[in-house]
Amino acid sequence: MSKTVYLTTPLYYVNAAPHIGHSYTTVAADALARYERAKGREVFFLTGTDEHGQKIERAAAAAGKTPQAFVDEVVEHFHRLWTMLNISHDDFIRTTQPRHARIVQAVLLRLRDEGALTRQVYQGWYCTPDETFWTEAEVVSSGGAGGTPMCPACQRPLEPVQEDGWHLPLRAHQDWLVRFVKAHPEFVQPASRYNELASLLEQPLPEALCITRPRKRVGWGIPVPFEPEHVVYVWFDALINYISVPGYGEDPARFARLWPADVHFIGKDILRHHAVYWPIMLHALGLPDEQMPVRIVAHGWWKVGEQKMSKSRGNIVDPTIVIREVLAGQPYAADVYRYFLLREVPFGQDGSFSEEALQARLDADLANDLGNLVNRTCSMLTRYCEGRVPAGGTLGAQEDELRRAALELPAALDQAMEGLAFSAALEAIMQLVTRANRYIEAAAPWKLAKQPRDRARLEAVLRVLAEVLRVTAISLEPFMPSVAGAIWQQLGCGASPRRLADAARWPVLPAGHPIGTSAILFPKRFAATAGGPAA
Ligand code: ME8
Repeated sequence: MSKTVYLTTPLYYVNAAPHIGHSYTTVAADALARYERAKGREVFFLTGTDEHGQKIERAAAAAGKTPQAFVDEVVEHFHRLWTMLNISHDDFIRTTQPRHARIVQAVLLRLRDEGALTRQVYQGWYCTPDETFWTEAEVVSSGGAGGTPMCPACQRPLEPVQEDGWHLPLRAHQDWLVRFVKAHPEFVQPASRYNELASLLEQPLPEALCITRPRKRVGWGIPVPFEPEHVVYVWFDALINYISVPGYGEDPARFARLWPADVHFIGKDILRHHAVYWPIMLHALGLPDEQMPVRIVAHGWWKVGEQKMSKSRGNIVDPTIVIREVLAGQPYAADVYRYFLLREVPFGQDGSFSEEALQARLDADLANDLGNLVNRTCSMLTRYCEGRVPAGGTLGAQEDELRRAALELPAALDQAMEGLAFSAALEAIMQLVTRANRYIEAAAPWKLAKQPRDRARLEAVLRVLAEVLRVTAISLEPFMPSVAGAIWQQLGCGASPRRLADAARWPVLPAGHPIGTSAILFPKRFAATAGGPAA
């Protein structure tokens, strides 16, 4: 049996409800999962939540709840958001589930039994918001010598820790990792992040990573099976999800089908954990190079204006508010939001969220371009051809040009998706849409409809437009699944699948094919309050 395409998102902390940043990673992973499925491949798309550790323990205490009650409550925000955003994950792992904890414990036992761990005292610094250890040499100081030690990643104050615990050697694996990374230039993407990893590996790594924490400091974690007074360090616990769900050590057939991961989607903040700790953990477990994750894709950061989103600044963008309130009245609000996230910023770069930018994309790309094309095409088919796709006859030069542009789209889409260039993929689709709209203007079917002698040309024009809509709907499926479905319905294609292979075929719609009922996809703003539908 061929290997399943295995895609993952980070497991998000359940200390608070998800924001736009979390939704970005998940929407991107979902677009790739849907694209792979539309290509006819078997996909396993995993997301979930990271539920242990000090940060969550403290958030639960602040809320006056037990950690378990707290995480059970917060995880619901993630479930609801993924439903709202039409995320097509195949599984949702919570690190508090026994199916995960059991494998984390088995991994620890195995590493300890094989002598791969050391027991020693850790002395250094800890960033609780990032749940990350830092050595003395790595910390930065606020305001020169004698200043507060700060986290080099998030610039928040660190806490000193001195703990006796189990460690995973890092430096002992460094030569192997350097060789592996050099031999696999696709291991980390985009190239800027690969270079970041390469330069990180030019310095000696810390001797070892502390992977257990004493219960007296952190009570909320998976118990270390051979050390009752310790729990597992939250990152060591969470990273294992990527192999615990495929059944590492328990279900060899399933593991062989799923592992290695084809893409770990992450944000650039957690590159070190995924591109240093994680491969070293797998290497320590004895996994060969061929079983390392294929690609780790670290995207950029969403800001609000020029500012980082943070609770203290009070500028966290809540996707549910964007969808329900900012995009109120849009029947496909979740798809508008998905489109904005993936189209606005080239994957890998930082982006800035604003309601104005969202509205501008909605107005220009979706309402004026895509919505207009669908609406004009379907209403002209209804008006001039009794709601049936005409045979079309011989195509003129302009029709043939548009047909060729449509037939070039699948290759452009493949190329963009291979490089995870979601915004380039959407740009290619929208270029076809813009071109089709220009073609409508030039062909002016409403004029052709007035002259019986222009009937053949009118039918050729509408035939070509119907096929362009078909190709557009199929191509939009990974990004805007509900809109793709709506165009499909309006075209009268009903429940038949949208397969990318069919985007490269032409013509497909049989002559006389009845189209469905037309409806506005992206109503203009204020249409409801302006006393009637917008013109
Ligand atoms: O790091 N812009 O969880 P987390 C873009 N539990 N993406 C953002 C973002 C922003 N402003 N803010 C967050 C953890 N993200 C660990 C992961 S994995 C085994 C354990 C996204 O809740 C981005 O994907 O802090 C980032 O890497 C992730 O959320 C961090 O989520």
